[in-house]
Amino acid sequence: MASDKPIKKQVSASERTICEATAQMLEKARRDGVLIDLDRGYEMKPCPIGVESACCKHCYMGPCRLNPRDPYKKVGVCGATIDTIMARNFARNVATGSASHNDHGMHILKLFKDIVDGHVKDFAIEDTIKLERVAKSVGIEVEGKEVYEVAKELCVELDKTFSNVDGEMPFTKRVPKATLEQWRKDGIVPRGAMREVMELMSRTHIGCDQEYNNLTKQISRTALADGWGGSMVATELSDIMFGTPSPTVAEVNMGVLKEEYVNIIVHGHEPAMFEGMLAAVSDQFYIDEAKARGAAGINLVGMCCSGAEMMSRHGVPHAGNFGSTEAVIVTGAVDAMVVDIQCIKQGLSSVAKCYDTHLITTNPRCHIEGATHIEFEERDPRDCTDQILAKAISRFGSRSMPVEIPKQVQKGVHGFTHEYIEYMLGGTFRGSYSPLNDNIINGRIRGVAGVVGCTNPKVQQDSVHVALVRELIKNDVLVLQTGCSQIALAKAGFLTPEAAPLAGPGLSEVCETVGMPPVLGLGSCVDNTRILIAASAMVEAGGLGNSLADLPVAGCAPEWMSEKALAIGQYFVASGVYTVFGIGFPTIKGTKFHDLLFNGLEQQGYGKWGSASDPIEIAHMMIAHIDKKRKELGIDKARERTLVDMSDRRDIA
Ligand code: NFS
Repeated sequence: MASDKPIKKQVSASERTICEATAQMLEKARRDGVLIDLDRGYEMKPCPIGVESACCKHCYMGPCRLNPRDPYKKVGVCGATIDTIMARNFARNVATGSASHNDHGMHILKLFKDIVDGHVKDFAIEDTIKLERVAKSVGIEVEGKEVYEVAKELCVELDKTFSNVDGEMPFTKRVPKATLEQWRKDGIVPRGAMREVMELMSRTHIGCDQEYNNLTKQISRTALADGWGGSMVATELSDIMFGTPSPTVAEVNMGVLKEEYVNIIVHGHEPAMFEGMLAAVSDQFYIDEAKARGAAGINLVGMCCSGAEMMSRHGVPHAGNFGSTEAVIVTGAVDAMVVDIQCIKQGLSSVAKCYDTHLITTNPRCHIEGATHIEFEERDPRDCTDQILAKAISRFGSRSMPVEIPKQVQKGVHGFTHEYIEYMLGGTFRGSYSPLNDNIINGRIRGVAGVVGCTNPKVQQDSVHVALVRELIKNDVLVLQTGCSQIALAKAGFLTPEAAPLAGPGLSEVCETVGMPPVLGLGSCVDNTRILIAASAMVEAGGLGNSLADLPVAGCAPEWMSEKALAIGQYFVASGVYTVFGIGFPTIKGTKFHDLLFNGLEQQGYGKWGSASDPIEIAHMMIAHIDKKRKELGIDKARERTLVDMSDRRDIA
């Protein structure tokens, strides 16, 4: 059964993860002689030059390696300095991350067009109110028009997100005026995503852009083409087609698997295939088939980002985040794992083989050696989903190995959106961000933090996410979450109104009054754009400055690993947000490029990067920034008064 050579030195499973279910499966994998990512990550010793981005392989005169300890001592064969090399490497990371999200967004738009043109019958326009809202936000007149007329115009408009060669992307109309003016002044308003990614790649070729300040402008432009472009298109159109989420109770962790059911996990990023599976599993024919093979029924659960999206929209149970996708197969209970694109580890293939699980790829852009490919086609979703169901049911009927499912399962409230936050605070008729701003101005809420992103086997899974968020809410910082970070906190029980007492006195008072958790889950990684829209609404509501950079907010991806995370971080920074990354950062301290990202951009009126590995240190870096912004806004005194009031009140009680 062994999938690889066992590792030489092992640390205890609980040192690799704070998720007890994942630790239990890691122990089982070791007993079974199967090597999974959490141990592979421990064994891998990263290249000390690569980890600081001090090498260049953009041409074949090298690869050139510079000395990270003395980065200005040497240059590449072409004469490239360390600043050029790091900036070009960072640029290519951001280009890849932005390309991934834009590719996803383009496919969502294609599906929307196919629905509007009548080529796809199995999906429809679900949320017409959101359709009108989004159309209006990009300047489309909706009065007196039919739904499909508006939708058609929206297709034409949003297509520019990707295909524009000039002009400004449609969703930049949503950017606060002062922020947009700064982008215009610096020439970084994104035009079309394909143009931005192409230009950035071209400028990183040997002998092209060799001035790190100039290159950083195009890095920002390409990242903005992600956040205000492809990712925003993906979120908004997914809401229109599949329904805008609203708070819903859902279960998280491996205990959502059921031994007596046919278990199918869907893991990836594009919601269409998952929506297709959701429709297919309620087909009585397959339920009867499953029962005929001795199962109690079919159990469909999600993982990672499309899992987070389906949990938010439909309350579909979620089995775990990126760090648990191999471990969950070790249960032996997964009859099929169905994947589409992004964050799908190739290692799943060998682990699935060890446990006789069907690993099924469904997207033409992502095949995996050793997996079965059954292509999903939106025009005929049942062709793919029926084959998957048949395979999963047949595997259940011939399960040959013992099943061990961890017991852990945690209920939480998911599915917050920009629209719901507005409604929750302002009511149906006067939906508004003013109550949120008022609570920030009076100091009950100190500020807002976005905590997002991956897990990374370089650190104990989930530990940095959970400790960081605990510290933030304790200090009255309202936390917005997406993706794998949201799942980490959901497993730890923070996404329920009952978690309010974990917050500081001001935040817990607001949570108790409104009946909301101190940690709001917004969905998948592309749904980080919900944070951009919420932040823009805060600026518009007034009292917290004119640009996004004025807000008392901060962001963090404490256990990041992907290039998409870097693109997200850079679009937050370029939008005006202080963004801290855990784990490490691919630049060398003391270099000019590092200083530009970590200081210079803020001096130019943008946000800036920060980096630290200790969660408490990260929390206090974010809080210090929030306090700095409060001071600049002149609302620092209000908070001091509020807190005195609160403790006075407790003394009286
Ligand atoms: Ni986003 Fe990281 Fe992947 Fe989602 Fe999870 S790993 S950058 S959170 S699943 S995209």
